[in-house]
Amino acid sequence: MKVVVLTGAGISAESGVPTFRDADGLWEGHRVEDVATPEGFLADPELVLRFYDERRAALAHVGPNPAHVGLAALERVLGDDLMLVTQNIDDLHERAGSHRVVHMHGELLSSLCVRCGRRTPFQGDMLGAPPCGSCGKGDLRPDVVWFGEIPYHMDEIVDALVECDLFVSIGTSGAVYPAAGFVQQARAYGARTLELNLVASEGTHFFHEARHGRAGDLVPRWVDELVNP
Ligand code: BV8
Ligand code: ZN
Repeated sequence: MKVVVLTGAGISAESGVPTFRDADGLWEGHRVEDVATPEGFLADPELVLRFYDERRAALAHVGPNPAHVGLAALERVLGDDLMLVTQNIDDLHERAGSHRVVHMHGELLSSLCVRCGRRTPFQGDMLGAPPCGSCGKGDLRPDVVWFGEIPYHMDEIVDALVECDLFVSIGTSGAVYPAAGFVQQARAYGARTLELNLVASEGTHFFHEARHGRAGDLVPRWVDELVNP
């Protein structure tokens, strides 16, 4: 059984990581277009670097919750038959024990050189950091996919959506594309589709089945059901 799981900010909510929508469009006091777009970065690089520095620093104060742990357990059972795609830029899936995590919107703990494009693991504050260690000249930017930019690993993801028997969306509002369109692609190729979310998402009607509640409760129960039918 080939499974594709897509996670969003809702899976990290019980870990204490704020979601986008719960902030009523204001993200930690900022308008998304001011901090999560190339134009916003160009207009005020310091504001944007500080915004991501704060979120990177916050990682030290949060930990994985039972939903992340459940998906790591599922990977141990399914191995390569599971593709875990996340829209999240935190490292909670990895800290829960997941080894293969496809970060389609990039990662807080990675830097991208604006000049040579080199991506490098990064810790600490990027504001005031030295230039790229590879080309020695370019400034570093957060290695995250902003609005208007192309998500990472799209070919690999679409291949998995074509092949999968089951597509499960966990903790995402279904508001941002192309991730929000994955359920339709999987369904078109014959997969069963399941939504696990606190409330009905914007795309809930695309799913064969939807269960609403906290990921920390729903995910371990769903994994158990799948592994011990
Ligand atoms: C692209 C990284 C071309 C940065 C992010 C007009 C119409 C349609 C589309 C567009 C349009 N105009 C522009 C577009 C495209 C645009 C888009 O979709 N805009 C939207 C706003 C309309 N998309 C893009 O620009 C993307 N690029 O399209 O390139 C392309 C297309 C295809 C192929 C190649 C190229 C790039 C978008 C990426 C932006 N970057 N993040 C950072 O993190 O700082 S987006 C960010 O918001 C997240 O990564 C995530 O993807 C997105 C939505 O967040 P969610 O994860 O869903 O979180 P949210 O808060 O919204 O929802 C949380 C859910 O959890 C809620 O439903 C809640 O009920 C639930 N929940 C809460 N607590 C719990 C819970 N569930 C369970 N348990 C709980 N305890
Ligand atoms: Zn460089």
